[in-house]
Amino acid sequence: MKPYSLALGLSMAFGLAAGAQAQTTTLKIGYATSPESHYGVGSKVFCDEVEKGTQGRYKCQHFPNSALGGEREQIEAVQLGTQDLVNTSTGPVGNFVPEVKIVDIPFLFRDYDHARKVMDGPIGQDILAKFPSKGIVALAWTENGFRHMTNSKRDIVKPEDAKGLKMRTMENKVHMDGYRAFGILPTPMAFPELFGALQQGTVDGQENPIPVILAAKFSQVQKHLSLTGHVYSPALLLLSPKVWGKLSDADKKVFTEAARKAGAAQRKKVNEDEASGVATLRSQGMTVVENVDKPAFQAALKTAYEGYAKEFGADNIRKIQDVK
Ligand code: EAX
Repeated sequence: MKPYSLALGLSMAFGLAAGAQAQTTTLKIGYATSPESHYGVGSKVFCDEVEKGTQGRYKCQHFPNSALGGEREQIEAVQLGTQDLVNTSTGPVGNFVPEVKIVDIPFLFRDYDHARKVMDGPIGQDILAKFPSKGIVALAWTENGFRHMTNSKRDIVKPEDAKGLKMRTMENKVHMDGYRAFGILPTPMAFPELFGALQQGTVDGQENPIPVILAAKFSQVQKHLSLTGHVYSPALLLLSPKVWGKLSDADKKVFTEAARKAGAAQRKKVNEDEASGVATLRSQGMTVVENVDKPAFQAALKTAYEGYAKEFGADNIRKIQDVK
């Protein structure tokens, strides 16, 4: 081999190596809570699987703890393509994709098995298919959990106990309509503002799943926890269409499968937090009401459900309730 061809061969090899390196795309992923929380666990599984499945062509940079803003802002950024991914509750999602709102109805799901079955079945998968026409790609359902009420004033056993309490809610009309029927004064607010609002007493309470109450350290600013489980809070792994449009069919499969695994891991972490979280919150000084009068809360929703039936169709609500 002549010296110049060796040199050419080497520079081609280096050129290729440098080229391969330049092709690594770093995706920005954001979520509301810490890396150790359910959102962090699910997001990490997604990113690890994507990195592995694309041989390192794609990897993530994580922005936990609402570092990229509230969930509404992050969804907007994903739609615009200035953020690549968000692992978000459905809280503000119905404002972008109205078909999502039906799963935000209070007391719609009996338990975790029921909720997960609906999300993984045809109803949930049909909802995911509605996103692209709104400029968002929904890769999979993840999970936030059943929401419970906390407040600084008193134990809540029945709706009368919640009456008159000023409670932060998500920016979600379906929730707010239901909570008004409980007698609560709903105050919509982005999650990053919530801890301060509770600390300063701008609101008396809030409602969130155990994994969020733990991760956000609400026991530092809230005395009373009631296991109302008044609504299931689904979550979603959303991707910017700008990224999706550049993926090969094989990479699309990798992303979708990674998101499915992320959803499973996130649910597993929710299960773990549910199993140990109440004891943890008690040890942090919260009083916990376990025997909530759920039938009374459900009964309070009678008129709100008439509104839901009008908006979403009684049949569609029944279809979800009938999933066994
Ligand atoms: O998604 O805004 C909320 O209360 C959400 O449950 C929380 O940010 C996690």
